[in-house]
Amino acid sequence: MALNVKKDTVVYQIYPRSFKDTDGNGVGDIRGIIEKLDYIASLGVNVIWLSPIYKSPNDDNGYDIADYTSIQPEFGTMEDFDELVAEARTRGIGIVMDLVINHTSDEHEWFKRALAGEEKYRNYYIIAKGENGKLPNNWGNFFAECPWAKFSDNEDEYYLHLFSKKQPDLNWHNPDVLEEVKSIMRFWLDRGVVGFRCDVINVIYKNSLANGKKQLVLTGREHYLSTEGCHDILRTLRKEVLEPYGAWAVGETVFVDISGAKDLCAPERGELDMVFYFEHMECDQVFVKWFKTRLAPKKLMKTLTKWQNALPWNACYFENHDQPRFISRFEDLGAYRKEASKMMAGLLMTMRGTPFVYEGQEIGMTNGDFENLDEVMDIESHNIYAMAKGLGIPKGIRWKMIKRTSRDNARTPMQWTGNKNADFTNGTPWLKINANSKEVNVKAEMEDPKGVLAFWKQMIALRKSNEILADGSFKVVCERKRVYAFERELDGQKLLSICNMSGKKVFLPSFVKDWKHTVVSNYQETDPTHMKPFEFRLMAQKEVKS
Ligand code: ISL
Repeated sequence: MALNVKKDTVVYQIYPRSFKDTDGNGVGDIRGIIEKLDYIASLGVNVIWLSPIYKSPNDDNGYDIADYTSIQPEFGTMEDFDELVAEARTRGIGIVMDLVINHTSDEHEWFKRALAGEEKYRNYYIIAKGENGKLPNNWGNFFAECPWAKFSDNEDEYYLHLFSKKQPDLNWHNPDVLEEVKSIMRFWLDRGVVGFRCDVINVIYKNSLANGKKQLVLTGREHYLSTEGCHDILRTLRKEVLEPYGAWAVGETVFVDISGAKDLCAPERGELDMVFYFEHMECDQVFVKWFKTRLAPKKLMKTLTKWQNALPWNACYFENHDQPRFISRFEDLGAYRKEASKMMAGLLMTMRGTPFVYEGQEIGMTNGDFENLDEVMDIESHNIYAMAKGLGIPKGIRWKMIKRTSRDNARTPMQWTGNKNADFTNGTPWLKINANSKEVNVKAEMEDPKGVLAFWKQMIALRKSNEILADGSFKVVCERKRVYAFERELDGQKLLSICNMSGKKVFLPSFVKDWKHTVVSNYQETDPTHMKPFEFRLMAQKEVKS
């Protein structure tokens, strides 16, 4: 399948645990994905990114891998996987796997053998001695834990884990680790996958274990963010593994800034095809993501523009399995859930880059309706809650923090119908299903030709068929308090994308009068002087077929 990932591709991310359960264990599975392939194809996407489906003790829902070449039994078998690849291919869809190589599970054979004292495997991990009862360094941890855990009881030895205690970091100074990863990637490429989403890829290579300069979050990160060692590894993986298979890679790059992103995805450097940056996810936070504030649309616009202008090409996304649902961030969402979701579809499909749609986004799913911490499963949420308790933050505020920021907000099961358990499972769902599944579900959307789903499909189809959207340049023309507008241009042909990012009626900017034709809008009727709440329009100077 020769797809130009930069122009023709629209990716759909599946969080397998929450997609569709076919065996009644309350957890989604591969057969569920196969069952829904016609639905996925009907969206018009041509790549599925699967969050991890490898064998895992599930400390971090599969991002703790115990065996990179076997399938998590609750998700199915390797035969199911092969069938998924083949069935997807017949529908013109390629599969992208999640490659988690900063760490393994502590239940991985390598770690077990390291614990058993095998020198070869000790050297796969980052093991360091503490001195005089102290930890090896002052680093922080992504999940608000101590990043060092005792490696052996009798010695003052620790292993590094930037994520949970059950996710020991791999030692990328060891060439054997690189060889192992090459063969893991080839294993999946030989089974027909078309690329990889590389988890926290810019932290894999630690320059040194020296103390870091004190920071509010992640002290020590200057020693491992986008190091030369990491760039070298990426170049090797591209040249020796990805290129021969014609495969591609998107990197999840934490704390990445523009110059870092340029280094990681400049085509001539031969590393990644694109990266997921985080800055636009942080427009409604103070210092750290657990302290949310109002989403100021202008801040969001400025961030999007900055990134659109900086890189010739990049990944575009508003949702994934780690982020709250985007439309839930709008404080004035009110009764405009549908309009806002459609506006975000318009925005996502008209920006320059490869669009990534996260399961449920296409029907306007909202944050989970959790009522207390017992209903939340995510390790990060529990750790943060405990940390906040330790800091003396009152219970009510602690809960508010988690409710708004928990990664489980995006992990609630897919809402297929308004029936019991949204027809996600016949058993007990692993995570509470949102009560709004009665109204917000795929079945209801399929019956509504003017609904949210229909609009997402329309925008995806347009993104794929329209050359200007696929390849045109990007130029911002308006960043008002509420209104964002930009032009896309190719060979003198232009389109104008304009969004009202608020629940209020606003004046239509005067320059819009030069754009005579509305190609698409999320409202049936548009007004010559105003934009309605969360209105989106794609406009042209000459008539364009939508
Ligand atoms: O959500 C986050 C940032 O806002 C972080 O909590 C997240 O851990 C970070 O983005 C890295 O994410 C990736 O690696 C983690 C895994 O828990 C996440 O699900 C994954 O996307 C560790 O493998």
